Amino acid sequence: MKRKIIVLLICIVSTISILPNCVMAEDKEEPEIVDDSFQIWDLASGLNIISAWFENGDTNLYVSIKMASIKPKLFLGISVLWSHNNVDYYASFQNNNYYFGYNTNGYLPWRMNDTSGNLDLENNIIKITVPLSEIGNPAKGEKIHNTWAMTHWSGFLGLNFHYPFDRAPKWGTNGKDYFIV
Ligand SMILES: [Ca+2]
Repeated sequence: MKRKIIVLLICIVSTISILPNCVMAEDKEEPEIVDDSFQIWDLASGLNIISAWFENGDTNLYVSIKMASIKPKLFLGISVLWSHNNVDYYASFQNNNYYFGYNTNGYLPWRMNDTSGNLDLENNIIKITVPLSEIGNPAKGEKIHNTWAMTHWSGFLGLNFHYPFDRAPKWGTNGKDYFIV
């Protein structure tokens, strides 16, 4: 009997400790990218990146960005970038649309492809769907690396200028690698 009570108490305590995670179910517990330093842009909530993370299914990579707040504006881009097999990729939310693209030669111009996504305005999370077949078919166990995120000017004269405002993590560093599952 005493043992049953102890087990019950352990269950109750562990349930209570799990509760905050349940409330934050939309956030990944350990996002690959965390904004770890103050930048002046953090004062402008619509530009302020909190964190970003990756998930994947059999056919898609899902790229999520948590903002301080989401205020879709013309000429504002919110992008997550990564590399795989020496190719740089990005997923982006710009002008209320979702995009992904890649470039092997540098920054501009990046080829942009329309894609689908989801705006969670309650939790300020942008989730962009990127077909794995379009980003080099990373296989299970392979990593994507050089992960980072930024808010930036975009869409001017058809070009996608990448002049960052907020940058996560801080300049000179990247987020954690993500391994395809
Ligand atoms: Ca920030």
